[in-house]
Amino acid sequence: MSLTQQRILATEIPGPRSQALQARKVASVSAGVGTTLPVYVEQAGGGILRDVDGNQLIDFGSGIAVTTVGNASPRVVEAVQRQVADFTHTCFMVTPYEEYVAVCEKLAELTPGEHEKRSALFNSGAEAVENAVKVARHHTGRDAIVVFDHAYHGRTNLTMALTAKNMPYKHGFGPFAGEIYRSPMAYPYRWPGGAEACADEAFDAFVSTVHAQVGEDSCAAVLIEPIQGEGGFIVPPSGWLKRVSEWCTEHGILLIADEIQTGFARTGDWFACDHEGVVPDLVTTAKGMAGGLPLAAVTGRAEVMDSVHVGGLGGTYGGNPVACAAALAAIETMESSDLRGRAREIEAIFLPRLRALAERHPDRVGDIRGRGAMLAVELVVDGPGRTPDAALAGAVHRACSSEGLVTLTCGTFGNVFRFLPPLSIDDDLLAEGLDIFEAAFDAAVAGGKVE
Ligand code: PLZ
Repeated sequence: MSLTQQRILATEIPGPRSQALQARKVASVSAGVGTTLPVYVEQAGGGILRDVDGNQLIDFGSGIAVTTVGNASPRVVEAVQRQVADFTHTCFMVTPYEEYVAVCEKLAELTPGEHEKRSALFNSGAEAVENAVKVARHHTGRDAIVVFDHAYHGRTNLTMALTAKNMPYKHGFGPFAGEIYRSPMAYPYRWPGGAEACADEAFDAFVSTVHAQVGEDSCAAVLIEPIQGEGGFIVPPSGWLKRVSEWCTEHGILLIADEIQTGFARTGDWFACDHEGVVPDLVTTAKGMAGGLPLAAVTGRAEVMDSVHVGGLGGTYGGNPVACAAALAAIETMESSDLRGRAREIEAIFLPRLRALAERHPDRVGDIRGRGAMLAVELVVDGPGRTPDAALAGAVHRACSSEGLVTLTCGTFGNVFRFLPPLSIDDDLLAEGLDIFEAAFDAAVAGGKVE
């Protein structure tokens, strides 16, 4: 089924059918499961989401950085259809199958570093992070895990403890897992001593956190998103992560890179660590890897991953054959269509327009940052102090939604507007989406309404 790559506003957003479905949702789905934009999707592909009312929306969110190859990407559809007809499940721990092994081979090839690697597959990002922590603790015989301010690693009990932000992720859900320590993040825009001092001072703060609060010998691993996702698309200064990595190696501390949001072509390379020349001991992946099917992985040094006793890692569905077939097809698509190159092109299309916006609104656009097709603007209140402006982000978001552009915000303070388009989106839709965003921004700043 083909989907025209065209924005269509057939009704108000959300339309009557979506509204009826939303009423059913409220009556049947836990209120704890929120909805960013209650349009109910019927078909999606390229850069378009079509809803049940016949509206076609431009997608600048990719289902939170998942549909990197696009929705219903042809190779993925074909591979899934073939696999689902062959067999849907055996449990890899019971009777294995080639697709799981092939995904692990691909992970060994693509993740940073030329060393020998092993992987284990899971269902969600949080599950991968949990397992990376298990492996790190088991291998080192140490307990402590160091994470950073603004970090996001998931919503399970251990990963809530690793995640920084209270509302909505942690509030009232404790008590949380122990032996988690938090260091300041190298966040240039908000570093107290200024962006110039950020790399050195944040490195010193990190070393001091581990030394003073944990003790190097008690620290199993440092867990970090090389570019933070939910926390605000925070890009540490170039070279900082490398220093952290080298310091960890000196002290026998494992570096776990959480590449769940940044991985698989999103930032213009296979992994965000690649831009920094950093080779982590363990890498967690999920999201973009499998074209929308649930699949996650921990990949790491063979001696670390193989230190676990037989049967120590697993789960009923981890590395499900349909999800693995999807991943192999998605990765093949990334390779054959050069989606890393496409992510860099998308960056080149976005950045000049975001810079022009910042020039028009120097008092409201505090920072522009990101890499590849993972870009953001941080919004602030007019005046001194870089006060976060979540209300402006919300207003722009609502105006974009009613014009048929699906967008996402993020950030500890809710004031970061982020862009995560599928890499299958065409240039016309990108330009049209940016037109809508800019008009919404101009209107929201002017306090007016978007026509
Ligand atoms: N690590 C870096 O970005 C998921 C969360 C959305 P799961 N980010 C989107 C939400 O509000 O729940 C994420 C991530 C990083 C881990 C995770 C967790 O991945 O597949 O959602 O468990």
